[in-house]
Amino acid sequence: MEFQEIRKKLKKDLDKDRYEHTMGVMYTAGCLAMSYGCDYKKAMLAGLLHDCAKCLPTSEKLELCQKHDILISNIEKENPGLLHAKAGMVLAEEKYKIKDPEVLHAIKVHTTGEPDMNVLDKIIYIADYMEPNRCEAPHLDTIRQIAFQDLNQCMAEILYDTLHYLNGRKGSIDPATQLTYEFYEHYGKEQPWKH
Ligand code: DGI
Ligand code: FE
Ligand code: FE
Repeated sequence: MEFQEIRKKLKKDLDKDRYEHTMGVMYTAGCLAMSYGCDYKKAMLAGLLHDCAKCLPTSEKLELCQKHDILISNIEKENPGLLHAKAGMVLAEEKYKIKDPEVLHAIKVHTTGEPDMNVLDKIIYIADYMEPNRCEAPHLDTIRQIAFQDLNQCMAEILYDTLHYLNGRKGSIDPATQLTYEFYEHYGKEQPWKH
């Protein structure tokens, strides 16, 4: 399927705000890829599709995963906001005919991360957090600068803030998020907000 065709289909699958966010992630991922000398077209494709399952009802996300024997943890069942990552991987393959395992993997891990991610995984995770339409997370100016300097440090700073946000909201923390933080934590630097 051509890039433009995927884009057209996605516009119908997503609501307006989600489509705007998707465009932001697509271009931000493309820029990060250029800056780190990796395949910017692949990064744009993964960015374009990362939230492709976001607007499906929970039941359909669960069905997609079950149909493809993707294991869903209790945490994912209790926090359906997490489900669109694995469901998105399945939908990207099934509906959008994506075969590239690197693109599919980046979609799969874009919400929680996982320890020892590859460059494309990190670019999508970071682009998702910092694209220009995002405005609610703290320290975005600093995180946007670090993104173009050091992907591993950027992962550490984003995961630090994400865990603090989740702790504050008493949301259950997926072990994948915790393990990812522990993997990247030592790349983080002293910041005025860390005490
Ligand atoms: O889909 P997006 O909104 O663009 O972004 P995303 O896929 O990164 O999802 C963001 C949400 O996921 C955000 O509200 C934090 C949440 N999240 C990340 N890790 C965890 C988590 N939520 C829970 N409950 N547990 C986690 O470990
Ligand atoms: Fe997402
Ligand atoms: Fe997203």
